[in-house]
Amino acid sequence: MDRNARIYVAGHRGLVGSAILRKLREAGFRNILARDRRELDLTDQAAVTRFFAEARPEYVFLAAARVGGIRANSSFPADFIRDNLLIQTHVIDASRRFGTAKLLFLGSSCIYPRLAPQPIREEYLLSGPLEPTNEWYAVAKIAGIKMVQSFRRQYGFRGICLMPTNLYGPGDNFDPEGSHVIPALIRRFHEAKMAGAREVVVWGSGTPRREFLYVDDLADACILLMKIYDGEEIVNVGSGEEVAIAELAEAVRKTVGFEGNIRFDLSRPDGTPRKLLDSSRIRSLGWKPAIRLAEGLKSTYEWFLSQVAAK
Ligand code: GFB
Repeated sequence: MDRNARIYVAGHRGLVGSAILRKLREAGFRNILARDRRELDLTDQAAVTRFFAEARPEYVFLAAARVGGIRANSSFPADFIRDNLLIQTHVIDASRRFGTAKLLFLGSSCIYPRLAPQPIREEYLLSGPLEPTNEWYAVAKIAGIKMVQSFRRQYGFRGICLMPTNLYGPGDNFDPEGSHVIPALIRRFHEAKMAGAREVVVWGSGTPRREFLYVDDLADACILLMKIYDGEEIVNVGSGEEVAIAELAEAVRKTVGFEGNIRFDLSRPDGTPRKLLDSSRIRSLGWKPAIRLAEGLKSTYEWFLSQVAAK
């Protein structure tokens, strides 16, 4: 990728896309294409075709997706499978037809079987049943992986697939019901602190374990793979830092400075018990995470205060 290459970041307003855009700009890439949803609806095939025919991006980071936490996934299964299948099919197909040199597709750690051995290696894909709370999203992402791999085999298309672990950071969605656990808890603890409340509710039993990665570290991995990796195998990207949800809640409580108690709401789903990626493949390519959870939570809370709470 030279500094003048035409690079399209699909999903540049989202958590991942905005981090990739920031990192590309910092690294001096000058010719970055981005379109927001009003300018280009990626579920509209004709619109995607027109955009690619005109803009002819040389590199595509496919970070556009319908995403959400455990509740959004299980409440809107049709939206999750439909929108993701449409977005990825249109973008991957147009990239191939209009001569994109390389495309990076972002999947998710929920593509792996619910009870996969831990840490989860890339080979475990399609070796067992999925977690029911997000199987619709997972099936769409698995279809995206298979589409990229089949295009590589049949057309020699240079598509690669990266599977991030649970992500968080500046630019996240802080919707109280629809978001992932970190932004949801940051908002809930913050609002409880402001209201002088005595307790905060955390969903589920607190025992599920999750691995969290700060989104800037993920963006570095995306750019590295785009530059140096060109294989069919998918590549896991995780921090190796795994915590129980109860420990995470305690860490968010401290970060926000809430002094009350935590109550676990057992009527809410736990989801998959554990989801720790084996990231040795990306580590052997020279990537490692730079931001630990405590530091990442602090900067995410600062971003929340300046961008969300301030409005
Ligand atoms: O972040 P989260 O929704 O992602 O939930 P998943 C992680 C854990 O945090 C679950 C618990 O055990 C939740 O029950 N949790 C506690 C909460 N309090 C809350 C809260 O207020 N909000 C949320 N959202 N969770 C998603 C998938 O699953 O992971 C997506 O649904 C995607 O498909 C994403 O793959 C990475 O790890 O359970």
